[in-house]
Amino acid sequence: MVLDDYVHGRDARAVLERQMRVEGRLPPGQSLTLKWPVLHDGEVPKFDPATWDFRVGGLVQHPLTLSWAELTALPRRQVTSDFHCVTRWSTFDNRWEGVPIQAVLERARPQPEATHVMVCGHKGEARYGYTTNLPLADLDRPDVLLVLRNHGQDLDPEHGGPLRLVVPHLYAWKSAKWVRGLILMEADKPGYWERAGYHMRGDPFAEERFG
Ligand SMILES: Nc1nc2c(c(=O)[nH]1)N[C@H]1C(S)=C(S)[C@@H](COP(=O)(O)O)O[C@H]1N2
Ligand SMILES: [Mo]
Repeated sequence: MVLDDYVHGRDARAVLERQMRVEGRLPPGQSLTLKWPVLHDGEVPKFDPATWDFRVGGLVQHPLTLSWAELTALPRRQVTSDFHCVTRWSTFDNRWEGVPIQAVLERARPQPEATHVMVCGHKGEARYGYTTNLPLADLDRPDVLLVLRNHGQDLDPEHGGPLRLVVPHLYAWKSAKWVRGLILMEADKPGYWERAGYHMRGDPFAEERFG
């Protein structure tokens, strides 16, 4: 801390928050948390690698069903990115490791008419019970990962382990935990929270909280 922070009684959290604001990384209406809150609807699902699969369907040239062994054999990438929840907390410099979504999209080959994607994940044991929609252009980016590890450790089940999506540039409800598939679509369609009034795109820097 610098002398000015000491004199004004600012704690480490407030100092880091101000730093992120100065760097233009704190979206409007957000505050920095040093914790990683757990937020989801439904129970944490059980994971069985023998029956788990990841499906890509809808408007693709090659529909995919990947087993756990096939998914985890795909190339991996590390990305450090920020995470913004619409309930107004943000975390910074999260170190993720996972399969780039582009590696999956390359294999499935979206048809030219595909403009939007429905991401499907668990709500409790219902494997497609949580859904969230986004434009294909927001998914098809090098920093979007199917995350297996965080800060060098297997992703905690309560944070979506063994596999979650992370879309760093949109609000965190787009980052489906326990993700199980993608449906490529020719039009936008609301997912779980979007049907309840959340924004169809959810850019935190534009404060696209509600539709
Ligand atoms: N399957 C599933 N994924 C989900 C949710 C959920 O309810 N179910 N909640 C979303 C919301 S609103 C947020 S803020 C983040 C929270 O992720 P975390 O618990 O790892 O912080 O997960 C997102 N992904
Ligand atoms: Mo959230």
